Amino acid sequence: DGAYSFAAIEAKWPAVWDELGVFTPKDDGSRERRYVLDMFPYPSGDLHMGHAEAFAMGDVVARYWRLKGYDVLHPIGWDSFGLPAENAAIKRNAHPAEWTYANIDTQAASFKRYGLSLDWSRRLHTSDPEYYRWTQWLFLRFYERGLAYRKNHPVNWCPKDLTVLANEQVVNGACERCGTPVTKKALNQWYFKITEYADRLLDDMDELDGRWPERVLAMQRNWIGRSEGAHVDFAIEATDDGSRPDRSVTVFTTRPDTLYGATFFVVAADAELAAEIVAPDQAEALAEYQDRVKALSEIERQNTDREKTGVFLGRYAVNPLSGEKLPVWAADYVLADYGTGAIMAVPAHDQRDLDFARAFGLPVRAVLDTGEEDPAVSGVATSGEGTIVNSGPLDGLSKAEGIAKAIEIVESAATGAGTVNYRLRDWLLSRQRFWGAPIPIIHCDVDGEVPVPDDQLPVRLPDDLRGEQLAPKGTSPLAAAEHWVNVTCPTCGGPARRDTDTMDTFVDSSWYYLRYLSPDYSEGPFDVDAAKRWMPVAQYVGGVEHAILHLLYSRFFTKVLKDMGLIEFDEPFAALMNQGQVLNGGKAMSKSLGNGVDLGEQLDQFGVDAVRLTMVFASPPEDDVDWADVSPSGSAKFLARAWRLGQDVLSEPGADPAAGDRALRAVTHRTLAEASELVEAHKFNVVIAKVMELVNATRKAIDNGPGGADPAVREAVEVVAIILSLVAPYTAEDLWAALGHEPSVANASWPAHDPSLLVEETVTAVVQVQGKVRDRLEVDPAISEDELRELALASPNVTRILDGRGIRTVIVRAPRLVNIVPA
Ligand code: ANZ
Repeated sequence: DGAYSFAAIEAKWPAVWDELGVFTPKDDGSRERRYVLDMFPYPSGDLHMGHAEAFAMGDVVARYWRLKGYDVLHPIGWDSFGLPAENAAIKRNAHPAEWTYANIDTQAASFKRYGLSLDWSRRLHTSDPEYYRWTQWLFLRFYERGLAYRKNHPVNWCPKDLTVLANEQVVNGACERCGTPVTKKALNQWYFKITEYADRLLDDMDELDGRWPERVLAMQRNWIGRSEGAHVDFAIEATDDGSRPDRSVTVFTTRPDTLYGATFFVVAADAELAAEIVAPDQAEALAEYQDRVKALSEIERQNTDREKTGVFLGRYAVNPLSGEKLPVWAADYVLADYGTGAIMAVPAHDQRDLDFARAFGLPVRAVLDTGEEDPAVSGVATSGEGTIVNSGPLDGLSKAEGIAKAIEIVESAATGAGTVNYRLRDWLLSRQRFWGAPIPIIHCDVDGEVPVPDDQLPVRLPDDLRGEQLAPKGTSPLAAAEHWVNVTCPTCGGPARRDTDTMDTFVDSSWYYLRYLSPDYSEGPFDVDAAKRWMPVAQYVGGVEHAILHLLYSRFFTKVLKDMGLIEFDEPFAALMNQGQVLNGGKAMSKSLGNGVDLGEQLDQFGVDAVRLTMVFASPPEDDVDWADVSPSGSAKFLARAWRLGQDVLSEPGADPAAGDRALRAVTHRTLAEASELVEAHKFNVVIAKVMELVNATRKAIDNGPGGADPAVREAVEVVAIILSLVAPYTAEDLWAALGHEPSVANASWPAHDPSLLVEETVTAVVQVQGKVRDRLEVDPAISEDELRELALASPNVTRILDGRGIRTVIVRAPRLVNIVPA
């Protein structure tokens, strides 16, 4: 009673929800199950506006499905390993766990305040030994299947963070985290063989079409980067002095139809191959060139506008089709780790090759007539469709025919084969950092790599390292923890050492959605029966920044788990929604711009419900929200207005609405019907607009209509409470209670709308005689033309005016108009 106070209702309801366990699924098979998942947070500081938006969106879906009668699982946990905790610990001479778990507590309190319909009983943290025990267990299963292996390889290295980065963590040649240009370093590293799953990762995306955002699917397809083409072997002739014998080098090409247009041959300057094949008199020039290339950052190297550079290696490659001799060059525009690291250069039809040919005066020969200007003259390579020319047996063929024919020729001559090449690389998962799951492998001089036996898991992190001891040194800080490192070999009992690397945190997050299903399960990473009941996730919600990494890795894990026989589905996330960003003044919030908005302050000032409603009302979920353009105070006013309706409902619970005001009922039922469709189409913002209209109509009915005692008013306010509960749980709960219902509104059912109320009962048909209105008839909106004509002609007004005259024509526009023209 009295005035609306968000503080009072925020204090009142959380304890009730907890006690009732409203958001814990029944999991008894009495209802159809649906799993709604928000990407779990990283515990850096308190929650921010971005969390507030993402979680508000996910909660709309979870709450809607609950009201629709589904058994909804909506869990929460933390992705709690990672660098920031370690950096904080180094700075404060503390252990990363202290910072991590303190932040988790802060965020948990904020989530609770935020009124999300989460099942807290399944809470997990990836840095808990009970969790990472199973991350390690999974690693070992991958290892047994040959899907985890170690190799010495030049890797991306961040010279500032002193850590290895996955390809995915290198953005425009710089460290994703700190922006430092990334260099290469040869290190012994652990990899997951994700490339073995490239085709499945690609093909299974078909089942996600229309259910995941188009651009996310495009990014994944692009990242996997499947290219069909051919491997073609070129013989490199021996040097005249015989110091280098002849040998064969294979290229990867997507355009074997252009083989006759190859005028030179290029190997990656930084590939070992270059040094292997260089003629002695060019070796020094190559070494100098390689030094210059090494000095470049990845950003500079990948810049396509950069002038082409390279060095002639003093050797010649023989074209297997034409027998032509092509000079062999080394250049940095050919990448060492793509394809075979060597190419046949076809300058007429590949712009990079053409730029190079022009820089070094190499010949350009067009072999596909596309009707465009000669590339040798225009400087623009042609890549369209056309007819093959200057190409012996391929002449006259189209591009596609030429590709097939060229492959046929090289295959029959055993100098090549059709092949598929992927951009995707194996997943480099080891990190030389402390705060992650230790890799459960022991290195023994006698037995080599020995997996830690399952019954010795988890391999716990030592808890006595502090501050500086955790600082990155290029090797893992764990290497210095002698008491931890030195163990006996599980196989021979002799002295051995633990692997000192930890796993990329993306390993932790690749399977957390399964752990939620049975968070205390101790027989395995998850209860396979629970996975059968709940998976796949019906709706996943999170930022587009995870479009590649996290989603690809989770999909890969799912496929491996399927191959292990633990699950029966191929894709973990049946539907994906990417929420937009929260901006301020049109720009992303940042410290340097000083445009940050503190979530806690917004909640203090306007209340949780007003902030949530503002987030959802601002735009469709996938669009950005500019906080400078929205009005949380307007939202608060609307909520108070909605809440006050509860005080003016004078009928008793259960009053039969059928006897109530039909006009208001029509608005209520239309709102219900539209809100359902809108939620399902993810147009949450429009749902808010609709409920605002319903609140206005109800207020009018109370003040200037049938009044608060009319049961149609009760019906309307109940619907307001139910729809509002999707975004404003406190206000909705209080309103529900004011209507005399037991908590919680989350346990209510989404009322079925009555379709007969959606049609207007009658419409007014105007009857004219010679253009003059002579009568108005209330008719069924579905009336037929014949019925309406008959009614109009039977009207006493009409017969009087006609006064016995005959009729020339009757124009009928059902259900609104009849025009009678007398004879
Ligand atoms: C001859 C040719 C003619 C090519 C032509 C293209 C057009 P995608 O589609 O991205 O897979 N290539 C192969 N390996 C390379 C490497 N390590 N570094 C740089 N470029 C490389 O690209 C495949 C094409 O990129 C291959 O087909 C090859 O050039 C080049 F008219 O071969 B092509």
